[in-house]
Amino acid sequence: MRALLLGRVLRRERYNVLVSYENSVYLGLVKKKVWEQDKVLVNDRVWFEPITDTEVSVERTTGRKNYFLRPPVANLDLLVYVHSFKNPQCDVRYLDLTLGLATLQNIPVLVLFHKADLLRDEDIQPWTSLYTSLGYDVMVTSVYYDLSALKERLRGKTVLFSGPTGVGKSSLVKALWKDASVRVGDISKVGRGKHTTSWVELLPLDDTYVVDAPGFSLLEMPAMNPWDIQRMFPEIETTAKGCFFSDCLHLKEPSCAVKEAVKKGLIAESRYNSYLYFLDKQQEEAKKR
Ligand SMILES: Nc1nc2c(ncn2[C@@H]2O[C@H](COP(=O)(O)OP(=O)(O)OP(=O)(O)O)[C@@H](O)[C@H]2O)c(=O)[nH]1
Ligand SMILES: [Mg+2]
Ligand SMILES: [Zn+2]
Repeated sequence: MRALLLGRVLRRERYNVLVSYENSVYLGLVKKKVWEQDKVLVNDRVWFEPITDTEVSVERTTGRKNYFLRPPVANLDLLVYVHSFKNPQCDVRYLDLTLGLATLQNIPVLVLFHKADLLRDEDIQPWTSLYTSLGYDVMVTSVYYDLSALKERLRGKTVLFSGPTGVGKSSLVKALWKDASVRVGDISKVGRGKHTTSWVELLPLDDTYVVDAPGFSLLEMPAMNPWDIQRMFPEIETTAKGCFFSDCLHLKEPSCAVKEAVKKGLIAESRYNSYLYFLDKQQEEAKKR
């Protein structure tokens, strides 16, 4: 039997991948069967066989501990979600959707309330309290602040920077690792549908592997049933045990513990609104299918 070597996928191209092995990068030709069956994602561990000094043949992938689809990246240790309240003012539904999808995929999340230099502390504080109370890790950041605590938090991990376009993902990567070859956008172009980062690539930076994802500007979501959507909101899922109907969707049903909790301020209105929005969107999609 031929001895296969184990490498790591840094980037996907149309029919090939870039594979890193020891300190070199090879062009990996992917077998059609492997491509079709396993898809091959960025940060997959793959078994390969050398062909030439620069090319290898990718024979198979190994099991994944998790994977994210927006953008497609496998085996994440941490998803860093970057949110900004100003320039651009981002919709918290993006945040709730990403947190929810990461929860469904068992991916740990760190939320960054970024561009904090543009805001007063008291404007960010309620949001920090809300997401911290839900059990998420939150940090308030700016490229103008000391980022050493954040860098320490990422050490040794494979990390995906995700978030809407223009929030400062690439700027953060550049501020954390000055040698990172990422491009930072011009703020005047934000909001015109222009993305500065446009491909998904795993960057080995010191002892951290980083994917600086392209921003998204559309609220696209994968097909889900209402119970998946409920699972994306741990506080709704827990409270739902008190609803009169066991299949309560917390819309117009009587004796709904969730609506009651929202009224009492025990569940944040913004979270309930995100939940309703995703449910509605999903039902719209289901009608089209
Ligand atoms: N005031 C302020 N501006 C920032 C901060 N971080 C980034 N910016 C600016 O925000 C703009 C967009 O930054 P990028 O890093 O390109 O944003 P991105 O999230 O990578 O955007 P996409 O690649 O399009 O998804 C740039 O003009 C940055 O200089 C910050 O902490 N404070
Ligand atoms: Mg970028
Ligand atoms: Zn209910």
